[in-house]
Amino acid sequence: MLRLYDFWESGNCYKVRLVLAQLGIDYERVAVDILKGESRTADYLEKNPNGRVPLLEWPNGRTLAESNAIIWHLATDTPLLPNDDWHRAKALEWLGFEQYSHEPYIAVLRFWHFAGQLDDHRDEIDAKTERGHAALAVMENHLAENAYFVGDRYSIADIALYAYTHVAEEGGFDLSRYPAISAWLERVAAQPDHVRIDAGRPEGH
Ligand SMILES: N[C@@H](CCC(=O)N[C@@H](CS)C(=O)NCC(=O)O)C(=O)O
Repeated sequence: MLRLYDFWESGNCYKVRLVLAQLGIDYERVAVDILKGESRTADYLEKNPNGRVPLLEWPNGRTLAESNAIIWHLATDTPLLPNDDWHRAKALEWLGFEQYSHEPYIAVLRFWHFAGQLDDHRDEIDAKTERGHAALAVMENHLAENAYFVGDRYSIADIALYAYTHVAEEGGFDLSRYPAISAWLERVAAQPDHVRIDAGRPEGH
């Protein structure tokens, strides 16, 4: 069985949990508490020298890191990833946007809130907030004309962007300013076999 090294609050991990759920793939979840440094132990670094979750491990010992690489691999030859070269390139375009122009602002601000680290980063908050809004504006403009990010179908590009956008308010972003994003969030949450970010999470964990 596949083994997912996972942290509940992480949107990057949630992307993988969501794809596994929507593809009906069973897996064993291994909790890695990044706040306690568990992704930086010698044993974990042997699996992922980059010291981060998510990490997916196959029964033969093969491992894959980087959330978007993992969901791409899982989605290949499924309805979650287009078959034609153009739409696959467009999916990659949005995955790159998510990692470079969205996640470093929207996810990081949420993490600082949640980990109680805002005071350590006071002088960075305004710039991060501005760049996060710039990413949301790009999404809003696209979604004002399109139901999904690639072609006219739900795909891993939507999943990758949903993961941190739907919890952006936890990082101080007011999503009511973005009606097209808000409508898309509802479309994504209405997909078959959708699971919430806290699905399966025991009380108190
Ligand atoms: N680009 C990576 C980012 C992974 C990442 O930053 N993971 C965070 C949690 S969201 C982590 O493991 N942090 C723990 C650490 O850096 O020690 C991905 O998409 O998987």
